[in-house]
Amino acid sequence: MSDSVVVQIEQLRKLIDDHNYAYYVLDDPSIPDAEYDRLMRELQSLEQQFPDLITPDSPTQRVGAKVDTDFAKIEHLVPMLSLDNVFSDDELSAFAKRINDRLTVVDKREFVCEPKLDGAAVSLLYEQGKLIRAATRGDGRIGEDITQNIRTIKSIPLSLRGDFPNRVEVRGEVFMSKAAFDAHNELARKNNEKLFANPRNAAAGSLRQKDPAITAKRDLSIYVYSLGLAEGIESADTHFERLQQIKSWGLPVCTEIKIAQGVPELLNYYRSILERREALPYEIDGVVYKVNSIEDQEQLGFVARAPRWATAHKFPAQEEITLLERIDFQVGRTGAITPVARLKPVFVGGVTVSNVTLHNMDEIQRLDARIGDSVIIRRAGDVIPQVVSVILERRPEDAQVVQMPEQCPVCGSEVEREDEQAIYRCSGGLVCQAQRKEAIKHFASRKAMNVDGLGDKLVEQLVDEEYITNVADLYGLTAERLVDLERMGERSAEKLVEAIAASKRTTLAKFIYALGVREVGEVTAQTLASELQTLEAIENAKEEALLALPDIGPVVAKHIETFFANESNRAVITALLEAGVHWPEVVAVAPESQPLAGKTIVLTGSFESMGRNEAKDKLVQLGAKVSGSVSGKTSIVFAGPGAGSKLNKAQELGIEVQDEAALLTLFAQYEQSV
Ligand code: 5U1
Repeated sequence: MSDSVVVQIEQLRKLIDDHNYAYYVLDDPSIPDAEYDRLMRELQSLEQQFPDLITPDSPTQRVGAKVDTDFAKIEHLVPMLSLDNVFSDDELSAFAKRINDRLTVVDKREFVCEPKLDGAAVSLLYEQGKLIRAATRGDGRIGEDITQNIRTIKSIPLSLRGDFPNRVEVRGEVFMSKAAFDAHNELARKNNEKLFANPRNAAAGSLRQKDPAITAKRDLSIYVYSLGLAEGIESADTHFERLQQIKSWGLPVCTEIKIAQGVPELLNYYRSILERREALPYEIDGVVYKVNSIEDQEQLGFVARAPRWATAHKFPAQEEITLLERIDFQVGRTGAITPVARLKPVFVGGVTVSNVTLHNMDEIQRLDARIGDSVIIRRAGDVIPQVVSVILERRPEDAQVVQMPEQCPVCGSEVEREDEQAIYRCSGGLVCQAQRKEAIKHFASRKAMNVDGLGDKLVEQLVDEEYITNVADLYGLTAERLVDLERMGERSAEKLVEAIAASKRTTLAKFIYALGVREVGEVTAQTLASELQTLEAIENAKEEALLALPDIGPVVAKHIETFFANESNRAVITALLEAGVHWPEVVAVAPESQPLAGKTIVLTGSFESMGRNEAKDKLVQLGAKVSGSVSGKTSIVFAGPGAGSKLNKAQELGIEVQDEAALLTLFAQYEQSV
């Protein structure tokens, strides 16, 4: 073995460690992933040729052998503390006052503010810079030895860098990012494996695997937040400086950490993190405030197992347990029957939740949900509430299995299931009052005929009171009749009739969309209008002709043909035309003369008024090419809140960047086309 191989191996390890440090600690990747993989492969190949040169701290040696025994118990060198909580501004002021009562009173004491990650607390022990032991928190005094699993986490250095102490124990939170959690669950769903209920369970569960090879696949991360013990180095004066030291040894420290002075600044931090909670790449359940001065921390000491110098300010819970009291079956516009869980009302994520959709029977089966079960409800940010899981241990003996009814709960028609798919449908069509109501709501909606003031409740009232039975009947309504409805004033009735009359002038695309043909959304309706140009041509198009149109597949083509072949649908269309619904003639536009022809547009961040897909469809209709990445060829970037690297790149390249308002102005300008 030549000296040069030893040097080459050392150089490769150093390079890989440097890249890990740049990626995980500095958050500034220095090489592309492919290049990193190449370096790893080169090192692996050399180590295979010269196995004597393999050392435990080599980056190739993260995954150790499976163990059959239980995790060994480890006594922490310094107990791992827990945190007290505050849940309100007043409780936070009381926390600050308790500190002032014990120390010299200061108006604006300095605190370090940190996000409180929702993961698993661990301690890592390094001796002479080498990771020698890692443990769970356990009861704070004794934890479990999870060294083999911790070694698989790529952001945890096996060797420290820089000017590290001889012996140092650090504490932090191991977590699974939201993206890793979603990816894991998606794969597990495909493979019919058990899903993780939340990223915290995912992190804790992954650290307790007997086979480190499984942990290695779990894409865990860590942020270190405190020092347990440090020998052979001068202690920093403040917690903030300690965190900088920890970072300089190559350990990842959260980038959201800030210094704040006095309670108002702590509250500002709390609110700003709460506002950005959904956009953060990891789950957090609050923030932590810590007195910055180590001298003050030492003077304050502890109560029971929590320090007096720190507290967690918790966010409102996003998950709560409640009772599944009943399941109702709702019938949608196309007859699809959706099971909806009726819950004992529960306050979660800042609102009271009493109904949650269960989507379909497959979902009920996946959850194994039964009436009478205790269920975990989650409501994160603005996301619609969902049933996360059932607490099987709490299942009462008389819990009832949920069954899809054989007859439609609204009209009594037979319920059908298509080709063993998850969706069941009422076969009643427009005989079913539920389907009729939904069809009218859809017809009147903003993106369809846009009947201002005709909301869902009013449609239900009109159908229930038998004012209308189909969409064409809307055009026969008069203000004189409408005023007889409950809660309908004269002025409102007149305004509604005016709005209905105004909706008569539309576009062919909107009219087709408004008819509610199955699987025909705005984009398909637009395609039909611009390709076939007249209602007559659309009505008479056969499946083969429809299949020749862009983005229309066999299922959609069949639905279109079936819809227009139906006598009663034809009769409603005739009645609508007789009532005066009309649109300007569609003029064919050559692709090159479309308004945004030749433009390459990138959408990034989130938009309030529409999803990114919807915006993309509209831009494509106007002739633009919509790309997923920014390059020199990009004409313009529309950026909403939460925009990140694409926005930065656009700014670097000097590409025009506009906001959502500009995008809406653009759409308004070409309204007839979209
Ligand atoms: N961010 C953060 N989380 N966390 C949890 N800091 C932090 N500090 C803790 C705990 C239990 O304890 C220290 C106060 C020692």
